[in-house]
Amino acid sequence: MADSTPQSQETLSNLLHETRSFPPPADFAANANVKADAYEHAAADRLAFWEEQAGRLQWERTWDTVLDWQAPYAKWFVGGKLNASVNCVDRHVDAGNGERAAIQWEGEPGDSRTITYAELRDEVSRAANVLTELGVGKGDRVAIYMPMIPETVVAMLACARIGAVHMVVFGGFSVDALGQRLDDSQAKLVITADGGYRRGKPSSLKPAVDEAVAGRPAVENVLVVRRTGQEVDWTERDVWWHETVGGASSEHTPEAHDAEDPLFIMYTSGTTARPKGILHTTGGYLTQTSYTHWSVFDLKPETDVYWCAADIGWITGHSYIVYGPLSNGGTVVMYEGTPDTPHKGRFWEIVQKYGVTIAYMAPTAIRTFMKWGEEIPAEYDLSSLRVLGSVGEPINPEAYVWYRQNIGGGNVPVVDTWWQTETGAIMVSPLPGVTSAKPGAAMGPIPGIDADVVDDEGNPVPDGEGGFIVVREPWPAMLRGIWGDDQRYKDTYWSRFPGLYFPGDGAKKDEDGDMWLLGRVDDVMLVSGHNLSTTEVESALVSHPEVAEAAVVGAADKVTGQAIVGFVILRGGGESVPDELLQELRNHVGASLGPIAKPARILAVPELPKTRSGKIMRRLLRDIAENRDIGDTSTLTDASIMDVIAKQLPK
Ligand code: 6R9
Repeated sequence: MADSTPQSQETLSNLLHETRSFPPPADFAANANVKADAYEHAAADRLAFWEEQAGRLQWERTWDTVLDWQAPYAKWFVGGKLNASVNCVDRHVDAGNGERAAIQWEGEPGDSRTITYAELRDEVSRAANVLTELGVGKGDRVAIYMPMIPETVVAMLACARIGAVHMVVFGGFSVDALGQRLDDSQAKLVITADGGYRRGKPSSLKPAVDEAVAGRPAVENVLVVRRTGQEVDWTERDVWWHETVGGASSEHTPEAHDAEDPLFIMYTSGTTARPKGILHTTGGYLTQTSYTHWSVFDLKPETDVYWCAADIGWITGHSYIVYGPLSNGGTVVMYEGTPDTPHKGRFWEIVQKYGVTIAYMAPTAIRTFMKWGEEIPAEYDLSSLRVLGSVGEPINPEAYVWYRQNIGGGNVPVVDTWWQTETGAIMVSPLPGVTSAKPGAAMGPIPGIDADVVDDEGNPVPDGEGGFIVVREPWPAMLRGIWGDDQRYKDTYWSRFPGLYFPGDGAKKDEDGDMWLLGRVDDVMLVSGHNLSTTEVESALVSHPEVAEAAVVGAADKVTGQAIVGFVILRGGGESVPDELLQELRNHVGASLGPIAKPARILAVPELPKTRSGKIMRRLLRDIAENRDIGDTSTLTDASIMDVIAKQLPK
């Protein structure tokens, strides 16, 4: 994801020392889907291992070749044919599980729907028939700009069924962001809704689509789900979902697609540059999402109730709300709204109501819950939970321990999963029945993945040192390129270290050889000739009892090259903060990490700028810290936050 070649980087020298480690409970380990021997088994013959995992799926035709690798282009399961929607839906019905809930959906206002696998098959078939009637065929792109409702999943699976390529755009994105993605993908159809519920009121989606498709003749139709019932403008291009899908036939004979046929395009979060259309194909992607969802979360489809609180407009929603869990025949909880509507216990109320056993969310959410206080989750029965997951950013050790303790009751495995839009599925993570996990560490590559931490020259670093994470061997769910921009694919991921995939993240190996992810290398700070990771300074700040969230940037400084500027959200939410506290926070970081890491300035703010996946957009904070005009904010969840922060600052 790094477009700029990172500056030469010496070892990250100020490492947090973490001595806590949590082994899996004995009974969990004994009953786990995956045991310790999986690593050895996979390493002995990596391709045979992935072939075995592909066998989890239903294929119309088996592959001739497991992997065709013409670096940097991979083809997996060449010659194989399958249908992703059949794998996620029909085969579970055929296996006699048609009455199992596929989706337990909870609307923000409190309405709810249970959709069984049999119902899901009918609805996906109806939608597939309508897409075909609207002239959408194999290889055509379909934009999906929706709230978190079951029709969003149906729309994705209907595309997969007919071989159309879906391109989901986060419903919180602006008209410009949507338009840019429509141009790039040349989508023929947009599927949207009148609106959805956010923060206690209907938010609208259709007007943004109207504006975006005006002057974009490539879009032939707009298919609109009625969710809120609000007034919408209507043109000849528009078609109601309930009037078409509602009345369509539920008979649909799926065609088998090639393992390498495109499944979807997902634009990256764009924390650093112009978004890239990441292309994923069918067989390899489904193999790895299915395997990782089963192994990393220890999914038992008959009994587990799994909830991933991500948005579907983020890769996490694609891989771990839709393709991973449904290919495994699991029951998925899906929630439409925000965690504080109508009250701050909403998430825990959902866990209690559905008896959620596995929950997966972002560190930003966990830090928000810390800020709100542990007495809120304490009011609910969370004893059904048995695995917790984290994704999206490095999880600060304090947030990890809080999550384990206050949500997991102190005895459930917490898996910190590292991966990217580009990797398609989890790459580095503990296994809940095997690994003694350290708070804040993703620990190591999962079975079948060959990832490492290397130095500037691409050589593995010794234990106790830092560098860059790379992936050495191709993996089934890897991106197959950037839509329409081949050169950028090679430049971005394959030019930094010849022959190695470079994700753009810094990482370190601790004394035990366990892996810690340190965030984007673009965010690394260079202070008086020392490379410092924003993640570690932020974790030091969050380890202070008064701090709930922190973001740190390096701002240009005449003397030190860059000076560390910290933005903190205090636990009580207070904004007028005594100077002594800010001084204390600076000293606290200095004491934890060494004097070089002591921030030059700390500012208390009410909010931080974040993407849909909760990633802090440090580039915008750097603009503020350097008194510059603020750059592109189109991928922020809430652009007004920048004004709020800017107003707060002493000029
Ligand atoms: C799944 C997803 C990818 C970037 C990635 C890294 C950061 C994600 C992380 C993590 C540390 C983790 N990231 N998970 N950093 N620990 N467990 O987030 O995809 O939106 O494409 O972002 O997110 O920097 O490179 P995506």
